[in-house]
Amino acid sequence: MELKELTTLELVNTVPLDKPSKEKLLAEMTARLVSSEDEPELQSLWKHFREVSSMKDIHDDFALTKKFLPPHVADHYFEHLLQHVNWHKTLMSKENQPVEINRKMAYVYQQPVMYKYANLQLPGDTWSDNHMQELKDLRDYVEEKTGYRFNSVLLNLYETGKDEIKWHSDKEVQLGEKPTIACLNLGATRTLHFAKKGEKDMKIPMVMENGDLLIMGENCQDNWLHAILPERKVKEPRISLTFRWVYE
Ligand SMILES: O=C(O)CCC(=O)C(=O)O
Repeated sequence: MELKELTTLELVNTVPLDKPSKEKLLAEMTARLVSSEDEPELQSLWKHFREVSSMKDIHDDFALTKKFLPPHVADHYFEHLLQHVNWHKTLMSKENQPVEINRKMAYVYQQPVMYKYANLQLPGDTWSDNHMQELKDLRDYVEEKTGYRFNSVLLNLYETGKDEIKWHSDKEVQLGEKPTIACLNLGATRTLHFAKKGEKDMKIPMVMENGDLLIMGENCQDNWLHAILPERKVKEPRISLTFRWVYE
């Protein structure tokens, strides 16, 4: 089996260790997979771990595909979206008061709607609006490669490492009961942190590089909180595209 086919979680899910040790191992594995993908030592570790499989409960919650988009394609989309998306720094509360958020957001759907996010209103654009065709092509590509359907995308722009999204799970009513969400990372590397609900020691740092795609599976929002925490050393912008199916 080729090392590049494996995800960090696949590696760690199969290790019979207590939770704090698993957490430490995950952090190490994430760092090592990112820094050297074809390290022979890691390959033999993987083979060993495969033989002692356990922890099935978290196995289906995430699937990370490194370099889902090759770097030059990811760079192209990053520049295009940075320039052409209708980014919002201020959202409106239910009482019609402006609320400044600690990143920028945008929403694209099949018709003009307000996306309800944490009790705030985010105005949406449509797939047919100017310059959104490329985003639609990207959505189609993600659908084709993953086998999931997505009628909308929520975009986040983190201009520097100071920008963040606080701990939450995506439980908005319009996402339905068990949403599958595909999260594509463009631009700067940031860590998407996961914390298992009800198990304070179970934390997973998922390092997301330019072009990486993370599928949050159907139980992910029930089982985990996630966050992008501030990383002061990061000076470059990052865009995340979170493709979703939204019910009317
Ligand atoms: O930027 C990310 O990777 C995470 C975005 C996120 O948590 C969300 O849109 O709910």
